Amino acid sequence: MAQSSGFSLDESMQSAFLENSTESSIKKIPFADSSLLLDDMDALRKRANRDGFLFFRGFLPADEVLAVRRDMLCVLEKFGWRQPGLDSRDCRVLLDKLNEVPDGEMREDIGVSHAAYHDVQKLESLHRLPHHPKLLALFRRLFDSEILVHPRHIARMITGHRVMTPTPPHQDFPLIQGTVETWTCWMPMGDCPRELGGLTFLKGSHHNGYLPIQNAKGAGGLAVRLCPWENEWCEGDYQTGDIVIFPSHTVHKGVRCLIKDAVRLSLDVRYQSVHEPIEERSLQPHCSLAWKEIYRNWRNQEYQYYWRKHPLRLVPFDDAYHIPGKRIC
Ligand SMILES: O=C(O)CCC(=O)C(=O)O
Ligand SMILES: [Fe+2]
Repeated sequence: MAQSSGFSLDESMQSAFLENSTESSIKKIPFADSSLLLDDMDALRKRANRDGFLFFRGFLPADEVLAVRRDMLCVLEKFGWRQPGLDSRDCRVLLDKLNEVPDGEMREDIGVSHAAYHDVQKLESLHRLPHHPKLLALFRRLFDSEILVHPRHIARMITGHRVMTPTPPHQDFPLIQGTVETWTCWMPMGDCPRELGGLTFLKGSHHNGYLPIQNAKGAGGLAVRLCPWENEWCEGDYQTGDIVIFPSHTVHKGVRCLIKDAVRLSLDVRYQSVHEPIEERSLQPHCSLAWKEIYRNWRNQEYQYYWRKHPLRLVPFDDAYHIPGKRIC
């Protein structure tokens, strides 16, 4: 195919173009739970080095995750996209109402409008959960260093609005930059069985280093083109409290949600050593609000501007990683 940009392709053509393997040749590998290795850092590192990610079943307390879920769902309710009074485990949204949001007002990387995303970014609970002591301890041991939690949390509310496309296969490094040793923790905010979408990981893909990018539809706006033999995707039915962690060269993508009137809620949170460089935008909110506006109604100051106590090594964003390139298979 001569095309180098994915923008003119529809969703199924885009995925066929990027993935370069037929549906029948794709191998779906169930997640292995790494919880039993938590006391053995060498074994954890070995598995992370083999697979490019680590999955932990029930890592976070369910009640703390569900509190964030409830807050996110309240925003959907406030905007009239969810029937009031539904149980917070219920993921149904009013798709017709949501589709009344004009395309230009949508955040295609998130799933709702800019205005709703502002309200979600103001949630104190959402900014507190990434500092859970279990997460901090895990990353401290993994990096063998004092760590920095990036404050720029991404809160996905993936819906069936007509502009939405599942997150294409990509590496995080071109988006986050700073250091390759920035790891993402992806956490569903509630149960997320495969039919609701979720994240899936290309086994061992971090060993390839930086891969040339293509412009693409879906969160992040860029993708990597895969070779036909890159077909081992690790996936699972996530339960409340599960997490997956992965370094920034691991290729991952969103599974398409099969339930049209559902919302898939999740957070992308990044962690790194305080001694590694960080790209300046990682310290900015993931929307056009200033931190001051985000913090306005918080009850606690502990997680406000907390990164300023570290003498961080800031590096500028490098556009070169966003120049589309050809991948030779
Ligand atoms: O949730 C998604 O669809 C995308 C998440 C992602 O790419 C990430 O956490 O880096
Ligand atoms: Fe990503």
